[in-house]
Amino acid sequence: MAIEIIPVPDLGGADKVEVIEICVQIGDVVEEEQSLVVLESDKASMEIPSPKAGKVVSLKIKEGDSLSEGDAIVEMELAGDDRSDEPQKDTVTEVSEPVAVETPMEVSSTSAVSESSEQLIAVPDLGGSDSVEVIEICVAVGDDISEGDSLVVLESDKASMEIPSPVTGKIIELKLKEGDKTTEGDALAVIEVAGGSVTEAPVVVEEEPAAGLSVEVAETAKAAPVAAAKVLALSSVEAASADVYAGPSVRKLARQLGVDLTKLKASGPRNRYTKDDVRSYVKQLVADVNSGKISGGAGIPPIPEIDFAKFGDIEMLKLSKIAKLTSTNMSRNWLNVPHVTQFDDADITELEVFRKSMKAEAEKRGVKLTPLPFLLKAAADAMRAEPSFNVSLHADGEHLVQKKYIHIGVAVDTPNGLMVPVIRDVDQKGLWQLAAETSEMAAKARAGKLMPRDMQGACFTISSLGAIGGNGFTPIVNAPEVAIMGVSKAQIKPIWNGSEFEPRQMLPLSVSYDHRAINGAHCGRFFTHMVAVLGDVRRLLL
Ligand code: CAO
Repeated sequence: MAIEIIPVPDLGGADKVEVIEICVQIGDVVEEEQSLVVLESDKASMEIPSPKAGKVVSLKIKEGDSLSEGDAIVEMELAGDDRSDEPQKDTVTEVSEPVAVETPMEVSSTSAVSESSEQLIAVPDLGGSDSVEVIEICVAVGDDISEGDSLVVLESDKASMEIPSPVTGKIIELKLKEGDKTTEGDALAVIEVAGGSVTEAPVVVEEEPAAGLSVEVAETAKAAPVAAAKVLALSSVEAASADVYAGPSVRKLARQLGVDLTKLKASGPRNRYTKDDVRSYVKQLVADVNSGKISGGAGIPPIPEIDFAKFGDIEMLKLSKIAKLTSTNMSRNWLNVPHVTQFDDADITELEVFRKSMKAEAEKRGVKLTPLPFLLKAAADAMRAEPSFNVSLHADGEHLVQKKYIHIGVAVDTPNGLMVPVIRDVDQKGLWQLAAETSEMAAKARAGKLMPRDMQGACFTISSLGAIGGNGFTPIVNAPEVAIMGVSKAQIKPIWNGSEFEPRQMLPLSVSYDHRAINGAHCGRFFTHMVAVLGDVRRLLL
């Protein structure tokens, strides 16, 4: 059996082309024309077919190698070769010669069209394809282009091909339009060549192998045009992976952005992928990550998309801007902040007696005195006592920002979604003022009239579901704040007073905190202080 080295054929002028896929393994029995390797330049991906049938004895390349015409690809034991007693030859040097001679992409000295610097560019050798459709025009009249820039994309039923410009210059005229059928030699474009020198238009020619070559050399040289033709057809081209139909520039873009083409839908003719498919896919991914629909890079698998219509009637409701923003912020905070939630009940029996006793006066003042202003006041007092609740983590990871002001956000349920207006300097305001400001802010929030400033600068947030119900919940910290208080529904409960059960009005509270900034002891002190204040509001005077 003769052993022969199969070299890289003419690459249409490309040099140092990367091996992106090796299609065979040692021991594989390969048919003539079966792909050995996929190479990819910045302009084209090319499947290199075997010029002969045989068995792969050794691989001379690995993925990532850069290959040029004549480099060895594989060593092959040729099928049906009866010259087994001939000595094995290293044919690399021998075969590289004729392949270099056989230059299907070479530009001939023909077809200059004018005496000026304008040059007619013709459709090159299409590797045997005829009447190939123009599916994309990559340039416009007036465009400055460089040698190698794609002019058009053609598509046969086997391959798509980007046709590169052989010269640098300016597009004067386009001779083809999308949908045209074209063949080798057809006029493609007129280009004013940079520098103004008159050169000749490119026409693909094939030369016969040089005479006087050895048998293997001559055989390889005969095979080379086939290989080169296929390279040309794919030179631009078709799919490294059989299932994906995309041109080289699309593949390159996909590779640069780390996109697996098999994961997206192709919108081009005959399911061909376009650059827009890749861009839309990336845009959508970024939008999904930003909206929290999928987690970015945290390795958390996304929630699968379900077609709920399979199970019954559904209706699609558009999310408001605020709802989308809330969703993003909640995901961000939930994923970034290590939360701990502590629970306690405040005995607000006396507070409620006092609050109700002030009802008439509140009405006179035109305000509604709910438990909320008391909660604001108690929280501000507890933050003064436990300043670790009034910090934010600095972005440098080296500092805490200790705040000297006390602004508290109040979560408000609105028809558009959750909004958190901020009551400023809570520690410096009285209950009446706090009652007036919270109802004013809540009204503004519900009317959609809050200004951005109204929602900025909070040190802590209170989320009260007391008017609605529930025994307790775990609110999510509104970073960069480090803590939030959840207020549930006050109820009369039997409390043991040391000698008997006494009916007391108990307010269930929960405090979630960022455990990077606050530890359990801090929270314990904060909570105890607040519960004590709510138990006896005279403490606010101390
Ligand atoms: N326990 C029992 N009753 C309570 C209570 C509690 N913890 N808190 C309030 N109430 C009572 C009030 O006293 C009032 O009763 P009266 O009219 O008899 O006095 C009634 O419930 C209604 O109060 P309110 O809702 O008008 O006023 P508020 O000051 O308690 O709350 C606001 C204002 C803006 C916080 C509230 O309207 C709101 O929007 N709450 C929802 C907040 C929210 O959605 N949080 C969840 C965020 S996370 O998803």
